[in-house]
Amino acid sequence: MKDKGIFMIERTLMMIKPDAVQRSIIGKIITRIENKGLKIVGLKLIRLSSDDVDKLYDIHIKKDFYTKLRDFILSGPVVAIAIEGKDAVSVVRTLAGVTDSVKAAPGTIRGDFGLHLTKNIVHTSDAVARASYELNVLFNPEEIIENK
Ligand code: FUP
Repeated sequence: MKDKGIFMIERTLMMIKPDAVQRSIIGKIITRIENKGLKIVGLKLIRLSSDDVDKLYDIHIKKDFYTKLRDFILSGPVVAIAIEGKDAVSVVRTLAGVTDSVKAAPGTIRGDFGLHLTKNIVHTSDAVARASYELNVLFNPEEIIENK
C-alpha cells in the first residue's frame, strides 16, 4: 500500500491488439500515452506466436474464453509498448479503461474506441510484478532503453 502523495517510477506493458492495428488507430493510442507524460522505452510491431500468447495470458489458459482470445491475438500484428513513468502500471490501466469496452468510461481508450469484450483494443499489465513478467515475454532486454 502506497502512502498518500508517494509515487513510484514503474515500467509497464501496453499491447495494442490486432483489432486496433487493423483499424489504424495505433497513433491515436500512442498519443494518449505521450499526452499523459509517460515515456515510451520500447516499441515494436510484431506477430505473436501461439507460445507467446500462452505466456502472456497464462492465468487465463483454463478459462472457457481462452481459445477465442488466443485466436484473436494471433489474427494479426500487435504493437508492444514498454512504458515508464510515475505509477505507470495503474496510470496506464486507467488510460485503458475497464476490460469490457461496452462499460468503459468515455475518455478511456476502450471507452472511446470499442464495443467488445475480447476485441478490446489494448492489453495492459495489472501489477508491477506482472508487468515485469509480461515485458519479458514480449521484449528482449536490449529492446528496452533509457528515454529521459
Ligand atoms: P484486462 O486485465 O482488463 O485485460 O482483463 P482480464 O485479464 O480480465 O481479461 C483478459 C482478456 O480476456 C481481455 F482482453 C478480455 C478477455 N476476456 C474475454 O474475452 N472474455 C471474458 O469473459 C473475460 C475476458
